[in-house]
Amino acid sequence: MRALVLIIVFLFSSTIFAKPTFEEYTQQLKDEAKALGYSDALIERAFDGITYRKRAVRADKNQPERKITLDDYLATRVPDWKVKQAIDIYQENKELLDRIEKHFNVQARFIVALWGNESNFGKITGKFPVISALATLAYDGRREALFKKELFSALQILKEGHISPDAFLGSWAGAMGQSQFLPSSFLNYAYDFDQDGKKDIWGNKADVFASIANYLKNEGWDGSATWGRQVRLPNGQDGATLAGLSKDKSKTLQQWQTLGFRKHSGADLPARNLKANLIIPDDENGRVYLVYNNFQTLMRWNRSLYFGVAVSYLADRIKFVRE
Ligand SMILES: [Ca+2]
Repeated sequence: MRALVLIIVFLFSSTIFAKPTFEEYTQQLKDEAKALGYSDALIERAFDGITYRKRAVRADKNQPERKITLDDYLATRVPDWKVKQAIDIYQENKELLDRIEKHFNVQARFIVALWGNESNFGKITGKFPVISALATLAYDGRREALFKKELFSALQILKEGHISPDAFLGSWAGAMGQSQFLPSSFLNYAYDFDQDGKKDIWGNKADVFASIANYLKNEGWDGSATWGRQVRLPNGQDGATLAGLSKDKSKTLQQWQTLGFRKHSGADLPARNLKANLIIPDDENGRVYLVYNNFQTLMRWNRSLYFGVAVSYLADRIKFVRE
């Protein structure tokens, strides 16, 4: 009797809790899209040819732990050839970049640096169909709510007609175009600078640069300030004291100066009444920085300190050559 009950319970629960197939799951997504008000025609076009992308799940599961040092990361992400390329590209697009810098009050060197770090200046934008990648990652289930939200944002992009379904491509994680925006960021920040009715972050440079600038501006960028600087520590600072100082968000440059912090060159810090936070990406033996509000904006773009430093470093290399 007891065995029979167990068998019945087992059969019952496996019908209720069995994971749907990808096809069944896709149908559920379509039903939800319809309930959200998307038309049958749009849904059919968007989901046409959808496939389960094993590589997206593999990539998502295998994101490398941070094992390399910041020095190694910078050497890989911002080698000298990339700096040279950034400067050349800046010059080639100077007229357009100047207009966008003025329009958004965001320095163009940061736009170029983000563009270079995200897609190697538009050359690497990803070949995954966005709908398939996001549906696969939602189905995989570890961050279902997040990827479903991105999937419905992706439908909205198609509905608005910014890109055709067959050219709707991105990274395995759904980061799209030359600025590598997730669909939700696209809806918030993509910008039609050439005013042709399409926010084209895949193929139109004016839209790409303006979308990057629009993101920064809306996330608090101050065009009259920079991001921060690499600093030299006072003599004899130990790791524990520094870790404590890095949690203090209230100090101004003057106060850091009084504590003995200096520019990396050894010169005095700028005599400005500006709040600055200490960041220590590796430890006290590695590179250490005092950063301003604009760096927090870069952290909203990507939470990795290494990423923020790489973008800032490239932006500075562009600046020093320009001047
Ligand atoms: Ca456009």
